[in-house]
Amino acid sequence: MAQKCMRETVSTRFAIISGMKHLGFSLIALTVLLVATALPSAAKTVVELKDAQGKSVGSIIVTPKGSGVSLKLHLHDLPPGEHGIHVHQNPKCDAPDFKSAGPHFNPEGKKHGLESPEGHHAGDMLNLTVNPDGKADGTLVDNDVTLGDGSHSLFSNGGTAIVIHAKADDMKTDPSGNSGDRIACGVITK
Ligand SMILES: [Cu+2]
Ligand SMILES: [Zn+2]
Repeated sequence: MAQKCMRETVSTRFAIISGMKHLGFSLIALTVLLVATALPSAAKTVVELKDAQGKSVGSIIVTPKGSGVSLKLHLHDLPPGEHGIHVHQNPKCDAPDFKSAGPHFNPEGKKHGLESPEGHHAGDMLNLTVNPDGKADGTLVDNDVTLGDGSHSLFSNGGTAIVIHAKADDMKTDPSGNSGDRIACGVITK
């Protein structure tokens, strides 16, 4: 009886130790898998933009920066001058008016404009400057959106869109800064 009991204890202990080894290996494998799958999507997102005629006007590369994102512009064939540019709430860019993109991305229910005392939308950014040759190669930042999870993610609700407008954003008039027609659009999805 005593012997049987001892044997059971030993074999139970062995089972626990070998189980722990398996668990340790599984955790390492799981970590490697998670890092490998998480990195490419977190590193950057390329947004292709088209004008009202469906012609490409280039791309914007979105990367994490601090608690927000940076947007590197590689744009062409746009009207020279200052243009409003925002993140809009729907991942839909139906030409020619791009109304399908919906209003500005606004997870906190605020008013429009970086200079508004009741603002601003998470999707609000400074104006984009297009050079006389129709190109724009600057960088914009948006400190209120992320490429991660949660309500401020550019991927929330299936994605968002970047919209460029005909006129400059005055940074205070609700709901879109008097920036006029939507002249180019690109969806942001995973
Ligand atoms: Cu807009
Ligand atoms: Zn806005």
